[in-house]
Amino acid sequence: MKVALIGMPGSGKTTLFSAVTGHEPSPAHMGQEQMAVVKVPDPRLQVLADIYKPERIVPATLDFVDFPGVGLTSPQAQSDFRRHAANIRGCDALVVVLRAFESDAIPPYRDRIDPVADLDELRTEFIFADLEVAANRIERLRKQITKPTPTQEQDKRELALLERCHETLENERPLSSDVRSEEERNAVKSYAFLTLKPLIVAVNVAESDVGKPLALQCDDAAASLALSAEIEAEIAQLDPDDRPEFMADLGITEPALDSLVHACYQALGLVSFLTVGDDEVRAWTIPAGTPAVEAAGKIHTDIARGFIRAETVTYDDLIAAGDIKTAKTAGNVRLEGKTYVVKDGDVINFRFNI
Ligand SMILES: Nc1nc2c(ncn2[C@@H]2O[C@H](COP(=O)(O)OP(=O)(O)O)[C@@H](O)[C@H]2O)c(=O)[nH]1
Ligand SMILES: [Mg+2]
Repeated sequence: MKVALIGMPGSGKTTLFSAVTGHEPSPAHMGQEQMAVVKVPDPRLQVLADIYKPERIVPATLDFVDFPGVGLTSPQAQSDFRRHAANIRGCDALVVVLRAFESDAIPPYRDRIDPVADLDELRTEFIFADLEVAANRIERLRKQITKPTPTQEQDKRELALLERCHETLENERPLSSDVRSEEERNAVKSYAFLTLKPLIVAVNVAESDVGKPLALQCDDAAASLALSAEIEAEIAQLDPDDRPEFMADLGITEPALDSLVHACYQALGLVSFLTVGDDEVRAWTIPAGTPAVEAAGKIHTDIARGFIRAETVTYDDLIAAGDIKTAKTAGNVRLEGKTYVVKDGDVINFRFNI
């Protein structure tokens, strides 16, 4: 799953990207997209590793893509945005980074430090971009349905849905406010509308504002959080042992990056199931609602094909018991079938036969 970091120039995207991925900002990438893998923080893995002493710990991951700033103040900047919009469409969630920090050294976008106005401008731009996509497709479908093709009925339904989308966008509302059912979302999936993607708002605040409640309200955002990209970058560079004290001094309990990555994971509708063993302790990413047989297929198609049972215990029950055997004796290990819906934190041993 890919998460796009977007926002106005100088809002702190690359600083945040470096902090969250551990990639040094490189001048070679100025004005270009960069992608890197982000580990999804999961303290349960270390606890399990302390029990199983595995050779390796494998966390769940997300891909983060750092996009160049969306400056819309010149025709050149606007055409740059259109070029990048195509790639932003290829991402599954959008993190909008908004500048709220003062700094004499960095001239603010449009000479203002106004995260609400910046967010508004971006959302309007997304709406325009989607409007263009919808309008083009509507024009083509209107021609197409006049001919008796095998897909005529389906095309008519799609046209009706797109016309509704068009109206929503014209009323300056994001599609996420209108296209809600699974069926409708699937019907427009191929257009990769920007305003249908989960939106996470990250307000890059001054160091002195870290930990304060966020003033900004965005109804269509899956999550909104305040953070200081600079502080996060500093935390990321510290030795893990030194982090708690540094954070305590600032009055924060968890790096904002952890909350950010968790917010993305959640907004994407993802959960993790866990596997344990002396080779590895591992988190596997699945969409919420995935049946056991499909979860098994994540590990290997053979396990899905030869699926017998999913030996399942919740993380909490396993930790309370200390090991699987004791959890079994306590009656906390269930034998689940193919259709069992896997939950976040299920520790699973798949029994299979090939
Ligand atoms: N004071 C302050 N400066 C920041 C903060 N975040 C980023 N900057 C600075 O703002 C400038 C632009 O940041 P950058 O991450 O490159 O922004 P981008 O254009 O959104 O990628 C850099 O000089 C950063 O050091 C912050 O939280 N506080
Ligand atoms: Mg940048």
